[in-house]
Amino acid sequence: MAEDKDDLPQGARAKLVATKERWAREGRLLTGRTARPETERLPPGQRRVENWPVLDLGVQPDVPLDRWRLEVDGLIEHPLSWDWATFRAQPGFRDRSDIHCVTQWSRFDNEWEGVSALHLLGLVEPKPEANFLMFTSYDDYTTNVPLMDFADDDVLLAHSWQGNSISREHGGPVRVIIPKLYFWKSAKWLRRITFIAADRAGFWEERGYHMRGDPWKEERYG
Ligand SMILES: Nc1nc2c(c(=O)[nH]1)N[C@H]1C(S)=C(S)[C@@H](COP(=O)(O)O)O[C@H]1N2
Ligand SMILES: [Mo]
Repeated sequence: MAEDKDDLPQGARAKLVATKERWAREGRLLTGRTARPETERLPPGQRRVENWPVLDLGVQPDVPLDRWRLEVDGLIEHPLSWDWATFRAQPGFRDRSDIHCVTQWSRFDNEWEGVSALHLLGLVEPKPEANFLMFTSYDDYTTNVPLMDFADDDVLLAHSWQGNSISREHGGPVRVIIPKLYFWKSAKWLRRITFIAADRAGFWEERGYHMRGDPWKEERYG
């Protein structure tokens, strides 16, 4: 399913991961400031960019729509497995929001379209024990978020950006968008959402990045 034609050489990928792990150890990029979203649009230590950088582990899986599936499982009343037609038959949701990446770039006014997190939560009905989610992607990337951060009215499973399908390099067919957390929490090439009781670290969280990742509190590392 996931074809790795654009795979970085193993050495290059290892070097990228090692660099970001070192930043986490050294607390690089921390300003020690805090900012309030109500008065400042740019979180501390961020700078605004007009382009949209691509960041991943060097693997950009190619997932044809006829083989795409989204599995939702774990501590929920109604597990589901959606094919593309079922995903696209859900009520549509649009929202405009800003991106804040932990590598210090922010991109304002991204127009996303997809299926809202609140709609999904209404269908699957998390059990009372569910407190966190783990996203798993077609490149085997994982990232964890608190359920309360997912259950927000600006969170979605996005298939479009600025009116067009999200490109493969940016995580199409479907990626997560959680505007209020650093962008590494917004899993590209989404394959599975698992509801869990106790928090577990995903790929970057195991390598020194924060379990929550709120840009306004500068929760880069932790
Ligand atoms: N599946 C997957 N999702 C991922 C990543 C990844 O490597 N694999 N990288 C994360 C990181 S660190 C960032 S900053 C954003 C980058 O998204 P972009 O390439 O669309 O800018 O995706 C996040 N989601
Ligand atoms: Mo990132």
